[in-house]
Amino acid sequence: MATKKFNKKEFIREVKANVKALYRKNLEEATQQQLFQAVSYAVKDEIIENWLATQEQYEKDDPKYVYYMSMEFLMGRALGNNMINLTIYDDVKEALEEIGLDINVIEDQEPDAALGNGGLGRLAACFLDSLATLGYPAYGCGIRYRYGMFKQKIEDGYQVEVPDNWLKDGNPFELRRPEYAKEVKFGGYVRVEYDEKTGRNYYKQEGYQSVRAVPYDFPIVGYNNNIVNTLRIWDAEAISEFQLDSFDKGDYRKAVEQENLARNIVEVLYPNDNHYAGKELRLKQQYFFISASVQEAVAKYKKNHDDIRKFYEKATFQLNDTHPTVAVAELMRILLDEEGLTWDEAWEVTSKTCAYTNHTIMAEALEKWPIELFSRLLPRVYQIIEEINRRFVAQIEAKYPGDFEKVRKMAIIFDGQVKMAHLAIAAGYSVNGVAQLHTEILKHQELKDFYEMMPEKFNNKTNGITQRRFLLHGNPLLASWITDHIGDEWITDLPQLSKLKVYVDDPKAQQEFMNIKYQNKVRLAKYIQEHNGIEVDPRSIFDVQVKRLHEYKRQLLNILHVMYLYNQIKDHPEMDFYPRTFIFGAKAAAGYRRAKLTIKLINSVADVINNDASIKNKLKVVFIEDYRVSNAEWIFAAADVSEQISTASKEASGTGNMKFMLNGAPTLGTMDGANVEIVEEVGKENAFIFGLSADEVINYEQNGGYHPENIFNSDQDIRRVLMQLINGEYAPDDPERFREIYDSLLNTKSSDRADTYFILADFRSYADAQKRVEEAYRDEAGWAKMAMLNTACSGKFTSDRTIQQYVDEIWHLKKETVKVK
Ligand code: GL9
Repeated sequence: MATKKFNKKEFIREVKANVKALYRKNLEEATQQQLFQAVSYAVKDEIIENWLATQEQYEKDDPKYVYYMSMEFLMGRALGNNMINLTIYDDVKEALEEIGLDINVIEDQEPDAALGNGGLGRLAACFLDSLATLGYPAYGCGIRYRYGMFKQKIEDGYQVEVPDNWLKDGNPFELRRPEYAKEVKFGGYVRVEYDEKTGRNYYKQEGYQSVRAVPYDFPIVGYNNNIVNTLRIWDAEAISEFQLDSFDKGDYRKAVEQENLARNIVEVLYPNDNHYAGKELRLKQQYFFISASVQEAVAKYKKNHDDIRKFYEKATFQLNDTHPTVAVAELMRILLDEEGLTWDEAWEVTSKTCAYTNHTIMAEALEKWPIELFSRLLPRVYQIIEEINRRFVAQIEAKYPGDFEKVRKMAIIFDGQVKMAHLAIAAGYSVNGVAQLHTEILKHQELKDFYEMMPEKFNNKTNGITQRRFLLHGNPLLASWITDHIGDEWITDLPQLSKLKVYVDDPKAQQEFMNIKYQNKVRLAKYIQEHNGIEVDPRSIFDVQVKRLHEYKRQLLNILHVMYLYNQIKDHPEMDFYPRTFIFGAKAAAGYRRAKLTIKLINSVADVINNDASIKNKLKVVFIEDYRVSNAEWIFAAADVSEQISTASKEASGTGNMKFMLNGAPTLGTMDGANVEIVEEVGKENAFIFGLSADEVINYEQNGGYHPENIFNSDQDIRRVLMQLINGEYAPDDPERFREIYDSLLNTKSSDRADTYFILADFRSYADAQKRVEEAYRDEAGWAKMAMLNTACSGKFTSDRTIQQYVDEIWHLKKETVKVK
């Protein structure tokens, strides 16, 4: 299975030729960005043969494909990852050295492909990596946003959003495929025609506007196996080749409107995490990429098969959250209106093709479209959903006669809204959650009625991450140390890491392990110095919380605790305190006021503490600007403590938690999401667990009885910290600045229950857990052992395991092998 051998001379020659051909320059004259482009094209050349060979092999074997349908693919940088998976990283590094280039500098020129918000989008990217590495035929289907996730600048402590023009210098790895362009239609009306011959009604959309969907293909390189799958993302172009309906010819206004539609539709990623905005353009984006992807999947099937009723034998659609759920109705439309199947035939195909993953129980994330909007934009698709709903409601009524409550709670269309989750569950053959606890909450709380009616559909697939990016590429020192000790099979078989357990008590191994951690902390300290201008001490504890800014993730709890520690140190300067660096990184949705104010609070606290010489550098607070996949790789590698402190029951899984664990950082967290399973693997003595349980939180939410003001009144330390939010301690120029945060914890004005996310309830036990962290860290050998055990026990959390479970239990794909000629 070995890959074709790397030819250094040839590679160098190609880099030089690329610089000439692309920029009419010699190596010495080229900018670093131009060199990055030239190197990338040379690496792409290495990929192309395998890409061709893979697609040829698939063509021959006619396998079943999974279509991973997702609004988001948070890919990060491609160059480093591609070199890693081609197993030519060290070769290229050497080749570049020979011509005086630094591979790190070259890699650093690449803009992140940030076509996603956070966990959900990054999960999709990890899944593609695992699918290719395990040899499963797969397409990622998504949108080629012109602007990805915004870049974050911090000005005067506030977040400022800057457009992410990631394509401006050209994108070396993508391939435009105009031959696969599709037409996607919006609006207009549906004309019904009765055909005497067949005795059927035929439905035709008329008076619509359309756009041309043009796919761009990205290679997804499997690790050391010659397999290259495809991420296919769609760009929108104005219709020109497609003729306007003949009676529309010369309709200038329509031509302009269609041009605008094409321009707007793929312009920008919605920067919301766990939140549904309900914008018309968002629904257009969804239908745009789904219609194009489903059309393409059907066309591909029909090239080699004539019985469309067996479509599901060769294709399965995994819907990444409800965002792509319109696929259900679009597949029905194509089967009914274009393939001429009966309703029952079409339904059988559709319900054996579609499967749905739920990623959150946050109520504000549920997609519900107003009927008016939905039917105006997608008139034929809406008709089909009405019919799906009519039949589904009939089923509910048959199962629960006279129970109108069930219909009210479960119908797909109700109260003037189309409920996308209900559509996905009714139509799909599988519904999965993303961690054990999350799936249990779905079954017994959020989706209880659906679980009771169709328990066989429900299953769990605990999330995972790819060790190729988050250890092999992101932490090369640790990766090679591990390989020296247990061989390199962990790269494709992560549970092998458990072989490290024999070293956890070995002083030499402990020292080497912690020395690598130290070097990674030095690397991060340099990054922080360069990008934030803050000096941090790599000998201090690096306590890290990086993830999207969201109230339920409770960055606020973290920073309030920092304020509390600062008070302690000021009051008791003689107190023994192990130096700590609290590191934050987080983007807030552009319209999420309270989240943005929390960023300002973190930076304000940082300003005061970092500039207070009297505390002798015992405490530092750093907010890393523009947290993203590329700097995340460095941050995980350098972390001592992993902050996973969401309100129990709210974080469906989390995946950052797994990346920290893999890199040897113990979890400081609540029993939420996949933290539960992390503790199960590593043992609770190797984590720092605190706070309310999910059951306790849910109980308070349902039955009341939580009174944060009692805690405020009875706990002096907490009261003092909260008062500092409104006495100008961290906002001397405007003491009212953080009033909103104070109010959110103690009610008064806000309409929600006070302290929605139980920050005061968990504060004391969090502070205690933090105290335990400090004590544990003082014991050097003990800490080294705990850190190593975290790495050694992280095998379960590879996305290779997750994907294998999807394959075995949902998709039923066959492994392919590809030989290179
Ligand atoms: C999320 C959950 O909040 C995470 O807990 C989970 O790990 C990921 C992946 O399953 O999905 N759901 C969700 O809406 N987001 C998640 O991260 N947010 C986005 O990234 C949009």
